[in-house]
Amino acid sequence: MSPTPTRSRPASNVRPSADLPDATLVGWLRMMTLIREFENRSAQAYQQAKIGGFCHLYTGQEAVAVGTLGALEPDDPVVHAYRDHGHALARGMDPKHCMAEMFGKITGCAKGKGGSMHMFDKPHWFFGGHGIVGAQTPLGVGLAFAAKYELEVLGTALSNPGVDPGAPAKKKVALAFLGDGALNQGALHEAMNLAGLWSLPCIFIVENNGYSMGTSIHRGTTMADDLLKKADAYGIRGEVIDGLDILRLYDAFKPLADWCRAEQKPAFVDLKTYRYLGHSMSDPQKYRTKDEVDRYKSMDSIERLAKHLMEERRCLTPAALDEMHAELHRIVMEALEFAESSPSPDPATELYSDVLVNPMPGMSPIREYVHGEKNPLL
Ligand SMILES: Cc1ncc(C[n+]2csc(CCOP(=O)(O)OP(=O)(O)O)c2C)c(N)n1
Ligand SMILES: [Mg+2]
Repeated sequence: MSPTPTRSRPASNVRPSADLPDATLVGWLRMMTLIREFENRSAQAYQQAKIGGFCHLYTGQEAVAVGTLGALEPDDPVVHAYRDHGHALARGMDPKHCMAEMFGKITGCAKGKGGSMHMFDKPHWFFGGHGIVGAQTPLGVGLAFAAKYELEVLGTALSNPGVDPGAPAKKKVALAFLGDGALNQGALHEAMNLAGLWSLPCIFIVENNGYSMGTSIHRGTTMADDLLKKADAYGIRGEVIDGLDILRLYDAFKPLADWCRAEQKPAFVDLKTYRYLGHSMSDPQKYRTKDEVDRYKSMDSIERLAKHLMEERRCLTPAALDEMHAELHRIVMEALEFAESSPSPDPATELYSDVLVNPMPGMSPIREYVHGEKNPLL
């Protein structure tokens, strides 16, 4: 194994995106645009009180989910925080099931019991959607540990959707996304310590949009301009990556992800991005100026990619782009219709189902507890 290069940068002439087929890049544009349209319609549905609870939109950050997940294998495990609709869609979740989850309907990916912050899609190796800031990061390390355990101890893959029984274990890499606000959570530091100590293939991706709720990173975090020092502390390789340009993002991230997979080691990414909308649906945004938001909007990652594909690669025409917009609009409207017309979960059958798992029947008399007979709290 080669030694861990901390603070390494990919050579500037390495451009993995240049070798990708046109269809892949058009697919990225399509997915980023789908996410934006999905979020715009979610905002409207929220304002119409069709979506309840918290709702955090991903508008402006689309290149991060699409570019990083585009560098993975479909069966690499991924875990995320609560601004998660974009990641769920980019991983392959059907927009209908994503929207129905936000509407609290039984057809949602978590049967409507999780809502906006708890998207989950095991067949696509997407393990949430977590509302407690930083709490998902030890799960990411656990997913990396499980993959490495399969590889080094079991030799064969455990039974999972799409996995043939007895298939040889593969070298995998787990992604643990987090916001800059999670940088100061104890859970993250425990997770990074274990990842460094046990050399676990987990990539901590800080979606650094500069704010946690209304607190700018400079007010709340030490060494905000040099976050890689935090990775240094755990012997973890770190990179700073521009998240506003999906091609540059991929060119920097793909070699890093490949290195983590090959070497079975962790990494940490300070991924610079920006959210256009408020923290959640109720945010007067007094902590930043309109000029700042407009400056970032002028560097919009979707417009930038569309321009590249039309003017440089010349693989997309304005007419094809219009067609793409119309198709995505239709898909999101169908998702809204599906969510609206789906039934709510029936409390009689759903209130207590999927709440607790009983992996060893007979060990825990859940049935007696949930009906109150033995539950000391009832
Ligand atoms: C442990 C914990 N503390 C506080 C909160 C309340 N809270 C919800 S979101 C948030 C801000 C997190 O910001 P960041 O990690 O930067 O993510 P972003 O919203 O920018 O995507 C806070 C403090 C929480 N959910 N969990
Ligand atoms: Mg943030």
